[in-house]
Amino acid sequence: MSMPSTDDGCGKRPAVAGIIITTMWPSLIAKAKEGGLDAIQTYVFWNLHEPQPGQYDFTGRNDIVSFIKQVQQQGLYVSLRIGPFIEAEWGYGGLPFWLHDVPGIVFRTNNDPFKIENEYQNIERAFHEEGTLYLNWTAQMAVDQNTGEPWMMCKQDDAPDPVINTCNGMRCDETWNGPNSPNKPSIWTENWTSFFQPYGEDVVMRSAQDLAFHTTMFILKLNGSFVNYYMYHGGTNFGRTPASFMITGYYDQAPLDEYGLTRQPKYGHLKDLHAALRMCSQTLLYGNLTIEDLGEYQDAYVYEGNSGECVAFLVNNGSRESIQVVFRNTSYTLPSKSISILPDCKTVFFNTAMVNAQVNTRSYQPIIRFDSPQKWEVFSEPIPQFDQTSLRSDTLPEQMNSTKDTSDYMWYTMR
Ligand SMILES: *[C@@H]1O[C@H](CO)[C@@H](O)[C@H](O)[C@H]1NC(C)=O
Ligand SMILES: *[C@@H]1O[C@H](CO)[C@@H](O)[C@H](O)[C@H]1NC(C)=O
Ligand SMILES: *[C@@H]1O[C@H](CO)[C@@H](O)[C@H](O)[C@H]1NC(C)=O
Ligand SMILES: *[C@@H]1O[C@H](CO)[C@@H](O)[C@H](O)[C@H]1NC(C)=O
Ligand SMILES: *[C@@H]1O[C@H](CO)[C@@H](O)[C@H](O)[C@H]1NC(C)=O
Ligand SMILES: CC(=O)N[C@H]1CO[C@H](CO)[C@@H](O)[C@@H]1O
Repeated sequence: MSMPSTDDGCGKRPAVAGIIITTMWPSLIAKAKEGGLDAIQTYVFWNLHEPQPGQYDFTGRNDIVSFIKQVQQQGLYVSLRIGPFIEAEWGYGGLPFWLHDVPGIVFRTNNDPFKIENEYQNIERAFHEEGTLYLNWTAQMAVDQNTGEPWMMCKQDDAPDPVINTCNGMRCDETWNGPNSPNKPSIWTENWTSFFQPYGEDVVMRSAQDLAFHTTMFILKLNGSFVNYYMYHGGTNFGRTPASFMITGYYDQAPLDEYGLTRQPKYGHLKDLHAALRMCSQTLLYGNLTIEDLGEYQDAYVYEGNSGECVAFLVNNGSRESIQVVFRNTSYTLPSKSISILPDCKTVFFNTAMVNAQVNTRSYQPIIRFDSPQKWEVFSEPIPQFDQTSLRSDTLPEQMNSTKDTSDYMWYTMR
């Protein structure tokens, strides 16, 4: 058997993609700031930074230091998901393929050659006690770095102290029990703005209203203090970087679409929500909460400071119809599944179901038409003669071990 391994170019990322992406950074950051965000969360993609052992790449779009500095220059914070295992619907969850050839490696458990993690809880039980030992080791290892920064573990209800357990999901206000200790903040690390798009499946739409409702409810019900929209901007996975089941566009339905353009009304509605929350933030943080019953599915969450500050959130969790409620002698109309924000306990500044943001649509105009046969190029791949090949095997070889993930294709001849 002979196996000329081929690289048809699929393994090479177009250089131009990197240039476009890095020049997009300043405007993406500016739009996030304009949209009312305080922090930008990003992953660290190990397999981009160390494609071969000891061979590092922090240039162009891999220049994470430059990215973080640009975020800082615009006055925002960074929340960094270092992985190394990041999942992210990315090839091997960010793990470099060459790890596969590290002697004795077992992925994602208490194995010395492999000690790194993200979103571990759904894997932990498969490894029994080794899973928990490993989880405890990751927490200790991180804390021992003495960075002076808080550490968190996504979707890890039993994150060991002082590491903060956080929620990823669409409705963390309903599905999550909150921090596992009273001195940890409530953090929603992935509040899905829509959903990633696997090949052949329907587009998942999530309305601006639903997103605003659950974000606000998370703050009220779980004392939420950090909400990360996943994604606020997803972008494009060029070349062979996405995981095998993924299309190249990532979260095109996010407030900033695949191309970095604002998607309205989602972007504007969240911007209005952020402005409303900002008006309430002092009292939300330092005031005392009382919950008043306004009806079967209606509650007022009232936060009061000791100098007369008062903010109120009127919640209608009923899904049937809009309803009239009386709060402090004033009547308010609450649409179904909505929250009104009253930064002074009197005036409605924002309601999660009432969208004032403009609506936009995207239109496409073809720039290049591939309608002329002269514009097509045909590439004939040279098929080597058996005698000219070097790789030989007398057993059936495994594709990944043979191509080392430089290509999705492999020619072989058998006789
Ligand atoms: C892991 O850490 C937790 C909390 O720190 C502790 O209760 C538990 O016994 C540890 N588990 C193992 C297997 O070491
Ligand atoms: C939220 O804060 C209030 C007041 O401090 C407290 O009573 C409540 O238990 C907290 N809820 C959660 C889920 O942490
Ligand atoms: C909150 O309530 C506590 C206990 O009643 C009180 O000591 C504190 O001053 C109150 N805080 C504010 C901001 O009103
Ligand atoms: C709101 O209603 C849903 C069911 O429609 C329920 O699952 C959820 O717990 C309710 N939330 C609150 C804060 O009551
Ligand atoms: C509401 O009205 C009642 C009766 O008129 C009055 O006693 C009360 O002080 C009013 N409450 C507020 C918050 O204005
Ligand atoms: C943790 C959580 O809230 N997960 C939910 C995410 O959203 C999907 C539906 O889109 C639900 O099925 C999950 O329960």
